[in-house]
Amino acid sequence: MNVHAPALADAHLPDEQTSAFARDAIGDLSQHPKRLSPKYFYDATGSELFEAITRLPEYYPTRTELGILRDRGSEIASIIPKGAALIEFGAGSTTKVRLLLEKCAFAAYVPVDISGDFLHVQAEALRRDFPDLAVYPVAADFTTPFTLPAAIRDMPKVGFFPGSTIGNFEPHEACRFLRSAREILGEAAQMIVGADLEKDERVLYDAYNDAAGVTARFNLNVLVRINRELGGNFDLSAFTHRAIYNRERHRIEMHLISKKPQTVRMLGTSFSFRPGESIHTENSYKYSVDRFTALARGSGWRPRESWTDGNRMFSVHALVAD
Ligand code: AVI
Repeated sequence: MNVHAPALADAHLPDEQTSAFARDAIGDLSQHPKRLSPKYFYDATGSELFEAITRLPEYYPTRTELGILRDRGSEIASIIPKGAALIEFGAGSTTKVRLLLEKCAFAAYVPVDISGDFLHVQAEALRRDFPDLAVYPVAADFTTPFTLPAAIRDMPKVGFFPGSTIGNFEPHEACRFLRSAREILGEAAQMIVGADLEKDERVLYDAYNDAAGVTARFNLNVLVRINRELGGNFDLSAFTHRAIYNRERHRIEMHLISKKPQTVRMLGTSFSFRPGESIHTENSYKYSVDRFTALARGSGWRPRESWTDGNRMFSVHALVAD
């Protein structure tokens, strides 16, 4: 029996996504140590805060990846078959995909994202700016199998997964995702993936502890979301943002730290916190080029090219289905 069902039934007509959020949040906050999934950062406010993060002076990944895509555009274009379909896993800002669409002769673009409304707004803008491009948005969770539009069945397929979002997966999840993408895209497909690189720890630390406190607001926003969507009573002033680099596990960890002993309620369930106790909210894995290509090899892909910026801050990989 689902022990949380009565509490959920009391809430205002939960849709499927809210029910999943409730189940995950209650399950994850009941763990030791407590945790919350980073996928719940991205409501409208969280997405805006993330866009603001990408413009911070300390947050180098977005502008560095854009630089690589811009500088290596012709090389990337040279390995893309004419008339191919570009399938983007997750669809945020269109800045990166626009660079590829300008340089390469794609016939179709398929953005795949759970947020259908957002997808359709982005799709309209791209249709306006690239009148010869067929745009087929797919509203789906890209981490699980989904079906590609029939219209691109006979086109060569190129997957696109920029932004080092792969770093937010645990290594076994990253492997599962790459295998699933390989299945979905099929024989002879290619894939372009952005992965953040290991580097000086101070640079990594600063990127997730910006002076303006935007990352802290982004992290705390998951509690705002629990309060609003799940009727929680988190006192935001009683939690503080912490991001640290875990060298052994090659990852930035984000936490929300309880400043005092406290009890929080959500959907009829109480969660007690000790002073200093953490909710682990995100991991952001950093790869070396070799560790990333080994991951790709173990997940059904053959690395074809790896590009980095001059300071070796970020990497973009072209993979071919094996
Ligand atoms: C989306 N993702 C790649 C970002 C990252 O760097 O791991 C999310 C983020 N978390 C804090 N700042 C940015």
